[in-house]
Amino acid sequence: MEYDDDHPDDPANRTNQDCDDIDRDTRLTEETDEIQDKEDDNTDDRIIHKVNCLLQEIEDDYCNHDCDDDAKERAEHTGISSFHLFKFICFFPGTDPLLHTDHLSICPPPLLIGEMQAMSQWKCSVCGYVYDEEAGEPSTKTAPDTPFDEIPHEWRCPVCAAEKSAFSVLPGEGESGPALSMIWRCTVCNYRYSEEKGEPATKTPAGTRFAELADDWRCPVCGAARAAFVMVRKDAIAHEQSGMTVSDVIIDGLLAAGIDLVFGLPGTSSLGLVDAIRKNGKVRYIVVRHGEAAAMAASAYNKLTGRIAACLTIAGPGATNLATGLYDAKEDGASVLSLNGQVEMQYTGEYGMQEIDQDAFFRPITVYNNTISDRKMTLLLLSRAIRYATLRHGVAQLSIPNDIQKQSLDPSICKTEIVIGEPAIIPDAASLRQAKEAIDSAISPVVIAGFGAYHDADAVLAFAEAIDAPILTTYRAKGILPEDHPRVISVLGSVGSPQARILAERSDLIIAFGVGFSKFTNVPLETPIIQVDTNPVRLGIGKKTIPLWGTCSETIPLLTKMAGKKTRHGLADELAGMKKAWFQQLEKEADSGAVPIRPPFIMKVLSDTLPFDSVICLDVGENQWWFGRNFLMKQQRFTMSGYLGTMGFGFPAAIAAKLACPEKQVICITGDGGFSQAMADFVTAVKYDLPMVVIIMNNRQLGMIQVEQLMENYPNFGTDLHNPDFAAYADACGGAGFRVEQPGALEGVVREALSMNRPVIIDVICDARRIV
Ligand SMILES: Cc1ncc(C[n+]2csc(CCOP(=O)(O)OP(=O)(O)O)c2C)c(N)n1
Ligand SMILES: [Mg+2]
Repeated sequence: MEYDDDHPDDPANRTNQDCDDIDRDTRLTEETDEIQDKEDDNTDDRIIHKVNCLLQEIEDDYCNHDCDDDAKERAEHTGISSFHLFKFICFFPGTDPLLHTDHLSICPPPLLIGEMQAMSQWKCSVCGYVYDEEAGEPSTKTAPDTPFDEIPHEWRCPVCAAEKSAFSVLPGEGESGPALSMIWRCTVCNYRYSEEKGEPATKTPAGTRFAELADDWRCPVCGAARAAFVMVRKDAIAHEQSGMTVSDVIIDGLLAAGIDLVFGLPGTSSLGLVDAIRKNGKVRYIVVRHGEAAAMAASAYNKLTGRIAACLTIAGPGATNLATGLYDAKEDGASVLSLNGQVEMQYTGEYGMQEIDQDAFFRPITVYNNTISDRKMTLLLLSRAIRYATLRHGVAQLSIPNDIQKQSLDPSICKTEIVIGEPAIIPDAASLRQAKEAIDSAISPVVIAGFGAYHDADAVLAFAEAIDAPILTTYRAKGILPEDHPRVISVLGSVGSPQARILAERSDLIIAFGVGFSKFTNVPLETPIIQVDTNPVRLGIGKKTIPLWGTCSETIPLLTKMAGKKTRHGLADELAGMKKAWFQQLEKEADSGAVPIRPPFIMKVLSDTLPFDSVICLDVGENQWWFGRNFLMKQQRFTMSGYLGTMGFGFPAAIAAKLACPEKQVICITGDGGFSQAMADFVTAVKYDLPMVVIIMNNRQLGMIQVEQLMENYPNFGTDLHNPDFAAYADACGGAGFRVEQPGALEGVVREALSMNRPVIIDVICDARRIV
């Protein structure tokens, strides 16, 4: 699921390009505004040159972007499109069109200029483009004589893509009043002088240009001199009248994209965003005790549901605290949106309080990474962040400076993009044929289901039944099918059964559906492999691989249809024998009399007791090893920190799981080391009333490290843990706590905890040794 850094769609490049585009658009708006201010002056060569440069810049862009064929052809022949020339003429009524004789062959003749001034014209408040009703708009196929009101609602400004609502009618030639009335703001008291309305208190008639005011004219509110006034841009006025802030627009945008869950920790540089959540009222906002938990929870939420949750923290330490959780998401291909406050724009740079270079900090973690440095960019960058997170399965980060969060913003004049779902990918016919031939001639094929096939369990089973092959799974795909199914032979890898290893090693063809090929799964790479993956960069693992670039949901049924039906004599009996031997081994290990309690016994009790549809959140360590090997999944779902393997994942994941599936039982299986990294947030579960059962396998050791030291012939050192009384801690937090030391008590306590409907910790004192 990962993307190569060298991919041509490299987010860093795209992001910079996007910023360049927007900067360029902004400069164009500013330049054209400047030109409008000077419309009464004689146009001089310098301004004409400047406009020509800008038009050329747009033209280059225009020729390279999507536009209709006619417009492209025109642009190629002439070097400029007609609407740009319209714009030029509109802004420069006095400009000699012969300066552009090259363009005259395809543009309205100069005669039109006079007519255009008398026509109804509409100006885009974002980029300054003018739509002329009589001329129409060729690049959007808007016919001449089309009144603006009759243009379809979805029509966009052909220059900047602003919506129709961003346009306002320009006064006609015969009408009185200024052609382009402006508003001026007093920088002392904020009073606004409108050229259109004039100023009754100083007897300034409507239509009086600011430049025409007497030199001794004073601000009617504070008495400031004319020099204290600055011009207010039209789009700024539109923003201020909208009643929404940038933060409001972001939170609305999240909801519009289906994101209604935010984990975070507030502070100075995120106050605007937090207040927007409060005002909105439809987004669930979970305030955690440590920023890392916010990111871990958001990662787990996506791994469990496929939906995106957001994290929201402050600049600097808030942002850095997210790093491990976001890295977990990156490694496991989970989509997460990280919204981070940033210091006010003027404090950007070194030595600012809580200021860090967030763009640089997040770059290695993210598939999309940007800062909203201009409010007009808000929806474009937000929609783009969500697109990248969704389609490139990773973390998208947006920093929003404190001052920008609070600025007013009219969302209707923001550019935006729609967020599309994951496209289905079907492998090419030649590769499919090759795969079919390999399947048809295989004698002992084995199916390995990975996390990429997690939602295609039925298709995996149908395929394996059609070609009569056993199914092994990676650890992350454990439970894709019930583990007691006759065709499913457990996990392959270091937590798997010897039987799974035998089947994989003796196979003459491995069919791998969405498998990550980690070293823990240890797929035999000398064997021919049919590899199905949505990421072409990951295809081609092993020496004899038939790569199928496709989504499992599309590809597996195709393979099933293409492959001939097979029956392998004796296989069913052999698989039954293997399963029996493995289950007997697990039973034998689950010693019900051993004190301290043996981990395999805990797994047996949990296998027998946890509801068939519960959600299990795992931590990292021996607890995870025993779960992978000895717990037997029915239809439960589980999540863990797969590739990053970070301690402290299990508990925040349980918070996310309960929010995602409030109707299901949520169980966190963790170690005493892992839980103590996340335990501050037990109060979060209590505060938000998130019932769950936390089972701490308390071996008073960093158990897995103890094992690793032994395996590498190091003496045990630095692995002992001094623990608090976890049950008392649960009580103190407002939850419930149990301590279990006797194996006979475990099942009863688990059942009681499941029935309590509140956050519960079961502190199970257990044996740290792997093998007795
Ligand atoms: C953040 C982090 N630090 C260190 C490790 C290395 N590590 C892996 S397992 C483990 C021990 C975990 O101890 P505990 O939670 O008590 O689980 P146990 O192995 O005892 O079941 C450690 C330290 C890690 N995976 N993640
Ligand atoms: Mg431990």
